[in-house]
Amino acid sequence: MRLSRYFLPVLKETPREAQVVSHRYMLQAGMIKQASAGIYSWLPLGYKVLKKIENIVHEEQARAGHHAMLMPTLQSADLWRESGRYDAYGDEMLRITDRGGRDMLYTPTAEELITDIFRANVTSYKDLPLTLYQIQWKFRDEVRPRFGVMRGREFYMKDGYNFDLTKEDALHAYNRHLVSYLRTYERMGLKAIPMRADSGPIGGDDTHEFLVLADTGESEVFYDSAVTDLTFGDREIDYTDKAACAAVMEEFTTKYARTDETHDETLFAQIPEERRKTARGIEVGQIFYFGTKYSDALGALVDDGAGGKQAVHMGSHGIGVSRLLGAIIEASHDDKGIIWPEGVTPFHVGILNMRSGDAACDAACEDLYAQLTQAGLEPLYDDRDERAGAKFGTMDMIGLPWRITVGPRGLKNGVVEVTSRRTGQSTEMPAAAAVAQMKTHYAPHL
Ligand code: 5CA
Repeated sequence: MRLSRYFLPVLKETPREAQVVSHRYMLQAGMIKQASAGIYSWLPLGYKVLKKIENIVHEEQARAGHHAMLMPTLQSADLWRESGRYDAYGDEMLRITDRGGRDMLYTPTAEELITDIFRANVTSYKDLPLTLYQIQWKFRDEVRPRFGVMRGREFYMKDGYNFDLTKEDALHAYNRHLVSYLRTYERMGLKAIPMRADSGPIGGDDTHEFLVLADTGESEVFYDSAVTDLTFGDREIDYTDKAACAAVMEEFTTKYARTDETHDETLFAQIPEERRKTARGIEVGQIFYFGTKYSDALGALVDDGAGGKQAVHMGSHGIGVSRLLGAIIEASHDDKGIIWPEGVTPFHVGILNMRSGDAACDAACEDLYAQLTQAGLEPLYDDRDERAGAKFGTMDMIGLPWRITVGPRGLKNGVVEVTSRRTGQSTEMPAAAAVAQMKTHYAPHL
């Protein structure tokens, strides 16, 4: 992409309404624009990152054997009356009446609708196990929408639902989701720690939230610092292997890590003092096992293979896809702007022409642009007729992990400059070497 042709409305002023750094940088970098309280338009740069994150979620869901689908944002109130949640959900639910006077609502989650689809189509245990998921907009009329996309009213969420014959199978689905979430967050360059939590209006006793530690997080969390040393890494796991998934579950959830809702001072006090930590965290996902709560209410039954019928065991599993942009920025930025992890960056590398209009600089930049593109990478070429200082400022703000700077002096010596956004370290090398280096850096992400 050539910056001169792109729509990147970078703000010069610091937006006053932003209380946290991620919100400020998303506005300043021209990623989002508020449409009304807690509701945002996604401008091209923000949309690109949103899609990258969404794509990682899809890939990891497919790897775990879950099926993507899409349900509507507007739902009939009737199903929610069947489950008893229409009244219970309260003011967070946006209720709408259509022209025929029928009660509708904007989906805050979709346990009812998915259970309705299941009961209409599945009648035998032979069709189990089954996990269906979608990535769809949700609406919750939050009392205090704030921090930009982190607590929106409209937000983009992955919600998945497992259907199993037995509790044991459903707990395997729970463990499988935990494993796939660990992989998902790590691919986004995040450390998200599973913590024992409270289930709220979704219900059930077993639930873990995934938290990214950050001072601006809305949740207070308590944990054994040993949990921050755990990483999933590039282990290969067979998602159908119950014991293997259970072992990962045990590894990542045995040490103390809880949100304030489930915090237990007595247990916490048993951790050696130097490892006892209190911090704040951003909840980027949550998994639930709630047994037959919805299948009983809505009559989602299957033949159990022994002549009887049985309500299926279920769980639901969410990832805050739009919130993740905020969480990633909170976890990865400096005072000049965002620093995207390589897995989610909107463009792979910025090309900065120090002297647009200079024939040698223009030609070298064009050549780099063509070679990087041919290598399957997406460069962002700042070809604008601007001061070098303004170009550096924009690149730093939008946070591409790598920048290649092309200037007349370097070209005379046959080199360009490759700079890491994270470390600020620059190295001079021939353009061909710069292209090769980018290919190597991004090989794991393409
Ligand atoms: N049905 C279950 C699982 S799919 C569910 O709704 N879970 S949830 O309530 O925990 O939401 C899933 C994730 O959506 C949360 O972990 C959080 O990351 C994100 N989320 C929830 N509310 C908001 C909000 N107001 N703004 C942005 N993201 C949100």
